Amino acid sequence: MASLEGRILVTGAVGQIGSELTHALRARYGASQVVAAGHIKEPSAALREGGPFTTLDVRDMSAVQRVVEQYDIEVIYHMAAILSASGEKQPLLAWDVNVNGLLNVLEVARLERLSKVFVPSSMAVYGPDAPRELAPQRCVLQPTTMYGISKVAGEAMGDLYWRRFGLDVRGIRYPGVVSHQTLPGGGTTDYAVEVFYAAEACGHYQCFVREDTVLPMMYMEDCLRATMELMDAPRSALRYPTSYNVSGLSLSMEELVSEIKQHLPGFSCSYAPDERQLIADSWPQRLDDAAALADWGWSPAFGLSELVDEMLKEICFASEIADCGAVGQKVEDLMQHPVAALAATR
Ligand code: AKB
Repeated sequence: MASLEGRILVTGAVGQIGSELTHALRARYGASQVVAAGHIKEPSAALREGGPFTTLDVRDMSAVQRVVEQYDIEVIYHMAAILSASGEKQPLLAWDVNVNGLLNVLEVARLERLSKVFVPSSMAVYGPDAPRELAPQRCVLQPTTMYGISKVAGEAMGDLYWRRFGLDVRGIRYPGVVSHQTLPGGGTTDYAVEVFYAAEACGHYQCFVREDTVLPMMYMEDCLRATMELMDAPRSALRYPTSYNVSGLSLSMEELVSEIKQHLPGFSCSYAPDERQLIADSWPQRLDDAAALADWGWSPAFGLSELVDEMLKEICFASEIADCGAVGQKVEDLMQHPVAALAATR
C-alpha cells in the first residue's frame, strides 16, 4: 500500500468525480488516510462508512484550516465546485465557491505547509474564439461562461502559489466525464450520463443539446487514472502543472445514441436544445493532449464502444441486484435535480 506522512483531504467528495476519487485513494492509501468532505448533498453509506467523513463549506477559510489541522492533512484534492450550467444560473455563487473557495484552500495549504494540492480545471477555459476542432494546450483563453472564467482564474492562482510560495499545485482540464456511480449535477455534459439511465429505465431520452453537438468526453476510469498519474509525476517534468489538456474521445450525441442502439435496439432519442446548447457551442470539440503524453505519459484506455459497453453493463447490473429499483431511482434523482429537470427523461 502506498504511504504518505499525513492524510489526504478530498473536498467535493460527494460529487461525481470526488466520490469515486475518494474510493480510489482509500484503496491505494488505506481508508483511514483519506478524509472525504462534503457540504450540502448527503453522502452515500459507502462514502460515510468507508473512512473519515466531515462536512465542510470551502467558502469558510477557518473551517478549511480546522479540518486540515484536525486530520493532519498533507495533500488536498480540491474537487468542490459549481459546474457550468448551474454557474450560469447562479454566477455569484459560482465565483464564490470556485474562486474564493479555491483561494481559501490554497492559502491554508500554504500556511500549513502542505505538500501538494490538486485543482481540477475544465475544457470550459476555452471560449468560442479558440480553435474548436483541436484546442491547443496553449492559446488565449477567453471563456464566455462564469464557470470557464472561474477555471481560468483557478489555473492562474495555482501557478502563482507555485511561483511565489513553492506550493505544488497541479490540475487537469477535464472533458465531460461519463460514469455510473454518482450522478453529475449542474454540468453541460450531464446529458452523456443521463442518456444511459434513461435508455435502461425508459427506452427514451430527450436530450438538451442537438444531435450534432460534438464534445470531448472521458470514462471515469480514465479520469481517475489521469488524476493520479499527474499527481505521481515528478514536478520537474511538468511544463503546464495546473492546466493539462487530457482527452478520452470526442463524440456527437448522434454517435453515442447509435452505439447505445447496438445494445438496446428499441432505444430512441429526441432533441430539445435549451440554454445549455450555447455553453456546449462555446467549447472545443477536441482537446490536444500531446503535452500530457509527452510530460507524464498520458494515454486514454476507453474508446466509444468500451465506454458504452461498461456503462450499460454496470447500470443493468445495478438494476438487477436492486430488482430494477436502482435505475428507476437514478432517473428520479435526475428528475429532481433543478437543472437536469429541464431535460426531463420521458
Ligand atoms: C460541465 O459540463 O460543466 C463539466 C465540465 C466539462 O467541466 N462537466
